[in-house]
Amino acid sequence: MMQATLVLIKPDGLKKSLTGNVLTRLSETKLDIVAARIVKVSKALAENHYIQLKDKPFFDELLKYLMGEYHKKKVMALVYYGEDAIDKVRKICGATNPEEADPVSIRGAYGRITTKGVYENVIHASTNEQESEREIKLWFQPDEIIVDLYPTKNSKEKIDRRVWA
Ligand code: 3AN
Repeated sequence: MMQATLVLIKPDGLKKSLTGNVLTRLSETKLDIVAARIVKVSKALAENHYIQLKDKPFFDELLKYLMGEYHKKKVMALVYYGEDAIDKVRKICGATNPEEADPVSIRGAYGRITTKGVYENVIHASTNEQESEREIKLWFQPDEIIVDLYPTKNSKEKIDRRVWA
């Protein structure tokens, strides 16, 4: 089944210069990268991204981590697209807990658990199709993705935004 999945190289990955390593590992999947951007993550975006974990005791620390308070204030967001993309990417990422992850997976090789108990596991990858659609729509606008993944509509709203001077 053709699927799209959201990948985030998180602030610890960028701080540790792991972008190249992570992209090289992900290229083993032979999936296509159909969108990419570097994002300075706002609190609202972090909260929205991890909304399903909002009742967890580590939620506030998790938000700070994704916003880059402990590393660099940036995240690299990508959309991978192709046959069984979600499982292929999750497999290379490894388990959520970096200490339990397969040592040759990205999280097993590069992740760690902080003294505050947060898993700094370098990469995020969507868990299922419902999550990938929700997450991709959160991080990307339709025109930032080079394939048509989901239905779109025309909007004539006037929005205040910064343009080149
Ligand atoms: P995954 O990223 O593998 O889908 P989620 O969505 O359950 O896992 O967790 C999101 C993030 O929250 C993880 N990547 C990790 O940084 C952090 N996290 C998850 N579970 C824990 C935990 N038990 N203790 C500390 N941090 C956690």
